[in-house]
Amino acid sequence: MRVRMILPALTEATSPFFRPIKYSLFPPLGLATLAAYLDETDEVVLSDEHVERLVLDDEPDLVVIQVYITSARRAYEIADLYRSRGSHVALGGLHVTSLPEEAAQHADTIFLGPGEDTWPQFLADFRAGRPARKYASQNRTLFGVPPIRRDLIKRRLYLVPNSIVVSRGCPHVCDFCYKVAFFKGGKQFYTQTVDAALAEIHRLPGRHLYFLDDHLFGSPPFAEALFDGMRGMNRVWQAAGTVKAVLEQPRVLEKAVASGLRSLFVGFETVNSDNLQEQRKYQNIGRDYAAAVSRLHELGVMVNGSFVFGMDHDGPDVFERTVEWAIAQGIETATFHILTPYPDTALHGRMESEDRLLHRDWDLYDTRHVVFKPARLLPRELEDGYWRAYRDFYRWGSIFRGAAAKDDWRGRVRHIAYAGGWKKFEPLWDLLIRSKHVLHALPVLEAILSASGEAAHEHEHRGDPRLASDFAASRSPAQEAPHG
Ligand code: B12
Ligand code: SF4
Repeated sequence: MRVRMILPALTEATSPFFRPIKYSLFPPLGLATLAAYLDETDEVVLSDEHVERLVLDDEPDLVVIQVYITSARRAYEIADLYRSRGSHVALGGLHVTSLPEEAAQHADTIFLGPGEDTWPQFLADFRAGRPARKYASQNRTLFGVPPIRRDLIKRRLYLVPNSIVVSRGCPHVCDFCYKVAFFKGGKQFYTQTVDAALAEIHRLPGRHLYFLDDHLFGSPPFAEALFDGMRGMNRVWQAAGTVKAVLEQPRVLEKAVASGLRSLFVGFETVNSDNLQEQRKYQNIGRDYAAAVSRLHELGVMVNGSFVFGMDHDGPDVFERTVEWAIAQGIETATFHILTPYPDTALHGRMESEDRLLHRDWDLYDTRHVVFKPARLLPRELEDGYWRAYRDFYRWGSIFRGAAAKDDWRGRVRHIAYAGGWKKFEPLWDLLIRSKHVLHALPVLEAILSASGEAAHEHEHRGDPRLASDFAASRSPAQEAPHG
């Protein structure tokens, strides 16, 4: 059987003029996961439009397309093209799950939710000549999932080819998040077995890993066992976590650092606590955000703070307040978003019932455009403030101020190198992307991340008793020598 798998891109990612580095970070893990269920005899081609020009002149038996909200229009265009040639087109992913009726108009088969149970079922039905129109995931488990087909991924086109997910979903229920809608009808959070996760890590070459799990720390026993297993592997890694996990699971965090955690994406979302109540982000309410940041910095972990603008309690001062807070904490990198009500989320339902949605142009549901009427801001103010926040946070003056919040020179240099590298050298990234050499920049990233480990060790040698005990308790023999 000839199979074509495609991750279509949103327009910005294919621009002939300029491509932000974020589109060349991660390979299409979801499709490579599904490819693992194909037979050895199947001919499969996997294409990611974020990093390569799509050539669509083939006539496969089966076309598999992953649909995100911002790439839905492009995905449907490609689907229609292949259907007109007689290929069987299967559509799945987040947007298909949110709006199945819309997607069904462009597909022979649609899939709702994660694919580990429905996809093998479909393949059996398809080979038997009786594929159904719709499959909805119910049986949620990662037990026995075959190894991801990483051989189909063109590693040199990505800065972070070693992205990995060892769980699905998240134990929390924030109103604006895609997660509740995507995982409805079954478990909302589940993990691989620790052994399977470690085996996947073993298969990844090099040192650097990026865990794309929504909440890697969501199950403390699983996380602890995973980090124990990773000790001595000489990895440096990045991941996403919550303020709650940082403050309330000190043992897990220390084990994470001992196994190579060097940078954490933290969903602060808002510095305005009334907003947290409104968005049901209960796990952040009343938490001391500053304490979480300084704890991570003490451990040598850099922080990528995520913030959302446009919640109902946000007024015109929210942008400056947020940026000032982040700089004062010495947060290394920040990701800002405009609140976006994705279809089928609780937030979307509320906005619709209050008649506040401005349109349904999915291309603009990219967290950079205002698609609803904000309560205390004009849409223009919200969009301008969002862009201003990026500019203000990534000014050299702000980067130096953020660096000054660090208590040693090494931390300051690392802050400048990391924050400056992401935002100030976009033209250089563009050059690397175009010359298809983006992977060459990975050693630089590894070096900066490794340096943070050294910084934490230095603290230890200077006699900070708390850190000394953290590391003594959790360090493996392979980590006795400073990382380099
Ligand atoms: C990595 C990532 C990116 C990367 C790369 C994406 C990639 N290569 O896949 C980058 C940085 C480019 C990116 C960019 C953006 N992203 Co993004 N990203 C993610 C992230 C963190 C992980 C995706 C991942 O690899 N998951 C792991 C794999 C195993 O799961 P999966 O891809 O979902 O695949 C499974 C199922 O979906 C299903 N499936 C998928 N397709 C199909 C097809 C068939 C036929 C079948 C049977 C099953 C199936 O089966 C797979 C196995 O279970 C997710 C959050 C998340 N947890 O999903 C956000 C997420 C997908 N991103 C999101 C957004 C909004 C964006 C941006 C618009 C953000 C921005 N402002 O820049 C852009 C543009 C996206 C675009 N291209 O259109 C939203 C999407 C919302 C939506 N409803 O579509 C998410 C969910 C984040 C969030 N919490 O809101 N993103
Ligand atoms: S904690 Fe993050 S991933 Fe979990 S539901 Fe909230 S926004 Fe979504």
